[in-house]
Amino acid sequence: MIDVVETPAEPEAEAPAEEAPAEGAEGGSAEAEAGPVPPQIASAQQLDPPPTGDNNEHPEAVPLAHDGDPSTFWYTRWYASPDYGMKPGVGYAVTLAQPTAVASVTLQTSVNGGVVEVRATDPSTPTEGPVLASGPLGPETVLTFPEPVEAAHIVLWFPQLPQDSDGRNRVVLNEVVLNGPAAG
Ligand SMILES: [Ca+2]
Ligand SMILES: [Ca+2]
Repeated sequence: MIDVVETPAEPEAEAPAEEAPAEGAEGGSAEAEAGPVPPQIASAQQLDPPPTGDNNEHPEAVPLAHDGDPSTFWYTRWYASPDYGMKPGVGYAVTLAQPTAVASVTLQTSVNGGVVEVRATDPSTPTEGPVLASGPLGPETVLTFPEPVEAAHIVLWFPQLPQDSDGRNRVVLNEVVLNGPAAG
């Protein structure tokens, strides 16, 4: 009979491990290969700047747009006109835990229409600097920048209000998510 198959031709060939064991993981190499830090929201604020605004767009609800719970939300007062009439807009600003590359913003909301403008500007100057992305709001709105920006703040400015499920002109934000550059 032929028993060649059972004969280990070169048993020693299995011995050397080509991939190094995990002993080196304690060094800095593992951290360096973890990739870029994802954008992390540290805090947020509502923007209703005087003199035309009164700094009052449900400030108590501000944290609810970045609490990780899609069922909770920040919302503005409602307005008779989608163009406000008495002021240029209201906004919602987030401050990052540290300046981080941001490539796009995802908004989860129950409102539709209107216009949101995204800038990487300071919350005290919500309409200064280039508009990185803009568009109407929908259930899941993804606003992608032409290229990633290193941002300390991201400001959402609403020059035109969307409509809620009752047809009222107001902004509702269930979740604001900042996305880093796509891996790879
Ligand atoms: Ca107000
Ligand atoms: Ca929420």
